[in-house]
Amino acid sequence: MKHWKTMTAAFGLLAASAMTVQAADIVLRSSDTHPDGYPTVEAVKYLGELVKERSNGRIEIEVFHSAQLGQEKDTIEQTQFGVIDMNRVSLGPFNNIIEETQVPSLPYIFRSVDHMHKVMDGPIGQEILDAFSDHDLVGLVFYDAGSRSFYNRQKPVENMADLSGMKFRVMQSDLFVDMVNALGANATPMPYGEVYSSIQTGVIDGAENNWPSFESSGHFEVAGYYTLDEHLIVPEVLVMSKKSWDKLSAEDQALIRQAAKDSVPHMRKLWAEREAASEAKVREAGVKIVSDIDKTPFIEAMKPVYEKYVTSDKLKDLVARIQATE
Ligand code: GTR
Repeated sequence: MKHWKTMTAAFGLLAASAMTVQAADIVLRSSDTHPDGYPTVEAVKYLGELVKERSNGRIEIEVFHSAQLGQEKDTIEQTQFGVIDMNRVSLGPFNNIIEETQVPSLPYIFRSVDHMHKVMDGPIGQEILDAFSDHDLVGLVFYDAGSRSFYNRQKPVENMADLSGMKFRVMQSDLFVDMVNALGANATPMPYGEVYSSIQTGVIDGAENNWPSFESSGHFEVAGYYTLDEHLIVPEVLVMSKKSWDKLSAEDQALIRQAAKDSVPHMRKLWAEREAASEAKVREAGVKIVSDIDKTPFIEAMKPVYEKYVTSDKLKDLVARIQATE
């Protein structure tokens, strides 16, 4: 009887593994906080198509969107442990663990999205990606995230003084807490998934994000004022678990790296389309937009934040090189 049970179990296992072999040898589970259709989700799906095609069906990527695998901070830990193979996240939630990620997360460090592309597509971006490998992760590519601005449920914010005393949610990064506090407001770090109800119930006055996130999260339904101060141009990053990475052959690693690079132009195209569509939807919904804002006082107020975070020679050098990039 016991023997028979073992046999059945063995057959079951055999059948299961035969099925996986047929489907794909390797299935990489990838996490994203955003809903299906969001440019980051679609970019990783596209990457999955490239990888499947180029590996003749041996490797597949399964994208779990809508925070099905958890909120960003938790999924990052799970990626480090190898429970999640791949993760598309903002650089923000890495700030407290990977020093180098603080640099592109500094407020007003980039003069424009073009400036960010020039820097992050070049050797500086590569150095920042390389820094992930000391933290059980492999940095693959950066994706676009436009620029982030403040929105709130109370009033039109026309200048820095208007922010005084207001409560804003930030990503779970000390740097962003200090950024908001330096503007005279109060920062509340919390997971993305809790922001909608926190604004709705008045636990916080607002948050900050780009057009597509402001729109897709529905935050614009509860926060009717958006001020385009564009304090952050912080890119997204696609990472892999070092544990999952090390299980791949050198050829498969190269294949994934190349496909990830090839997904970037596609992502940028999707991003530009979604940014325009989200802006149109938010404007149509009647959100009051303050776009004519003097950024100088905001930039000035960030000096102590730079002094607090840009202390090591490594970060000072990165900041100087970014500022010198035309
Ligand atoms: C979005 C970003 C997400 C997440 C979110 C947040 O712009 O794409 O990865 O970081 O912001 O504010 O938590």
